[in-house]
Amino acid sequence: MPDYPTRTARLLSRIHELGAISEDATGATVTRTFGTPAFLKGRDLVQGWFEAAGLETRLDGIGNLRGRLRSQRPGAKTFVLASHIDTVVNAGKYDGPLGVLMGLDLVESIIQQRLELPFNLELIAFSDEEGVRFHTTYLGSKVVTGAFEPALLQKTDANGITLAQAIAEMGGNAATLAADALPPAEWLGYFELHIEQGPVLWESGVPVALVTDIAGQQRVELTWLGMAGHAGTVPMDMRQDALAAAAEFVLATEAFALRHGHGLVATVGQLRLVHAASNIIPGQVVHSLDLRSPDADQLAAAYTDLQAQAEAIAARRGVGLTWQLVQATAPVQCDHELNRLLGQAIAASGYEVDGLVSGAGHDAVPASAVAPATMAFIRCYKGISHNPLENVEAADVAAALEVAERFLLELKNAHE
Ligand code: HGY
Ligand code: MN
Ligand code: MN
Repeated sequence: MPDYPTRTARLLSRIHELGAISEDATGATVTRTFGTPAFLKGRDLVQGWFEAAGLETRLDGIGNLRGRLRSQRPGAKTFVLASHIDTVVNAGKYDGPLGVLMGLDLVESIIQQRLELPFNLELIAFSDEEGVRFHTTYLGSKVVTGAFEPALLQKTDANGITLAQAIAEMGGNAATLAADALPPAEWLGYFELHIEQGPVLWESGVPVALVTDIAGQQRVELTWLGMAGHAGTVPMDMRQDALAAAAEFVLATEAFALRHGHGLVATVGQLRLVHAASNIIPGQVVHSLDLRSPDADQLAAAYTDLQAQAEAIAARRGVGLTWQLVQATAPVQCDHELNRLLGQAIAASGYEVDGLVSGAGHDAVPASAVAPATMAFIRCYKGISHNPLENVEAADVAAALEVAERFLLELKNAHE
């Protein structure tokens, strides 16, 4: 009987070793965004583990770490196990790395058991899922799935560095991105293990669940252009205060989403005053809007409605508004056949089979465009994520490992 608790202890010690690498030199917070020295140091550590496991390892043009376990079967297709190793700012240690390191454990177990698979296994640590630095998510998985748009190379970060420059500086190669894609005909499927990042499993006490759908998302950048002025001299009824306009929109957005119950979520996570000072009436404010729903029609209707509300606020306040869609991904349904096998593995491990909708986006979204894709969620502490309080219980990780290993064996049997 595989010793899941021991394997879990080792992968969690790796999580903590990786989690100690951060852009924050004090180590007080975990931040490893695309292409930074901390990101590269963390990737080097994971690459060492891939190589020690015996995986054929390489870095592709966008900086994904790719480990391959070849099948002896001629013409075998490739099944991808993956997640990401980039993080948000002030992140937890598990969002992304847990899926990569659980995948590595599964591959190590296959190698140690000398299991011959009828398909190649490719384990991937994606270099940018969160999109923190360039405000476009899935850069790594877009390359592997052939969905990378070359125009993205001109995107700039907060310091004006283009993605093309960042790739070159990290030792990547923008010229190989198209060739780095796994050809559509080669894909057998995609599976990602990830913390739930929500409260359902925490509340139910169930350690692992399959994912039925992944919500669609739209990310917008709004710029409010008012009139900067002297805070002491301009009467209140003569102002074109860009921040007051933005604030009215933020509260209107919250009220709108609250009226839609759990089907729709809307978040303003970033807001910046241009030329800010306490004695200047804000003249220019730039902020984000993150809209999500598993229902494509609801997402589209919310987008249209909120844009109209923003324009009405701008008109009433005599403030200019630019509304720029930065990124849009449609809702995704996970593959039914993979979920049938995954459900069997969950039941065989002695757990009730739950199916969850993911409000968070994942690399399974681009993967689902080229291959059957699904995910398994692991119970996490109070559902907290994108927060240093992110945590898991070893017993839940061990349970998810057992389920994932059964799932891979079911997949093996299904393709013998
Ligand atoms: O924002 C998300 O859904 C994910 O964390 N990238
Ligand atoms: Mn993630
Ligand atoms: Mn995340």
